[in-house]
Amino acid sequence: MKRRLFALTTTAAALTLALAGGAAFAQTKWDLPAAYPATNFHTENLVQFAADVDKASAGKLKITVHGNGALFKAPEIKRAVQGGQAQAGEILLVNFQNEWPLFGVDGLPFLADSYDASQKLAKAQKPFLEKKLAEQGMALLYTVPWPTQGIFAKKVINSGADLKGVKWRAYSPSTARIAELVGAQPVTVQAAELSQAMATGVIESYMSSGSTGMDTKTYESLKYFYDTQAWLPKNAVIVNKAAFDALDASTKQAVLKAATDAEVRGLAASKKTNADSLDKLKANGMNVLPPSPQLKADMKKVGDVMLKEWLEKAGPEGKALIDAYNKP
Ligand code: PCA
Repeated sequence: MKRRLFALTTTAAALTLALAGGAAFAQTKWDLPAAYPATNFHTENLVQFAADVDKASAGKLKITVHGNGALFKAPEIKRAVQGGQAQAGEILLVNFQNEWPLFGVDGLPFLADSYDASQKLAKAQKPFLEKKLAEQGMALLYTVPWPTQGIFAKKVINSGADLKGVKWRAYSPSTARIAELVGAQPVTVQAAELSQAMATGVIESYMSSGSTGMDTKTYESLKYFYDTQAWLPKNAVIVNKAAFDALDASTKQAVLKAATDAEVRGLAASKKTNADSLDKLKANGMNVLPPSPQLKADMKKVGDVMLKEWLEKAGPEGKALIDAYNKP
């Protein structure tokens, strides 16, 4: 009797273990590093994406979003996903232009300077991106544009010449190149460190969106925003291919469906933020102004030079992308 009871107990214990082991095996956990604060619309969209995946996969895939560069800093996220230290991540594509020029096509001033043009450019860029990321052991889940990029400055800026010698924050190779072309002094600072760089006087101007202007409380340090609407850089959410391939078919489907929804939702949120953030900057005392015709003309010239330089570096692939974009 004693023996039998023992046998029963061990069987029950084994069964419990098997069940617990089964459940643990069925649940996959992913880390998703991102570079922007929790209240940023991209990050909010990512959190919704993770919740959608959780629901559609019946809890089989849990994605933890780590915002604000807390897990990996902006420039490190791509490599982390490639190396599998993170299973997925959100990157600012233009940050990787030095690695491959086509990552940076949406950072060229005035090439695509409205939401419609930006969508058209995104469509032309997508097959190139997918191919490149696949070669690097990754896949593209979705992209979302930032709002249009304008100039924040401490003083009045009426022309390109007014930016001479000004300490200029760059977030990408292109925004550093703009500084060089207008004679400003570029310093690369990612969004997570921007407030501090302004407060300590390391920078006194930069180009970005009203969204980042609000995220970083730029109105506390700089008083002017010139709404140049120069380009709309995109964030891309990418996944490690091996991590994705390890999912079962229905969970893969859940991820892809949630990504399609996130792309649509993110675009709408970007458009809404574009309008709202300029109002909020004004409410916080910022002078939100249209650029003078001279400033606009000077920045357009910068854009022309940069497109030419970009085409030289990007070669036939780059030309094919621009041709696809220009096709009516
Ligand atoms: N905000 C990000 C990139 C583009 C944008 O609007 C930044 O300033 O870092």
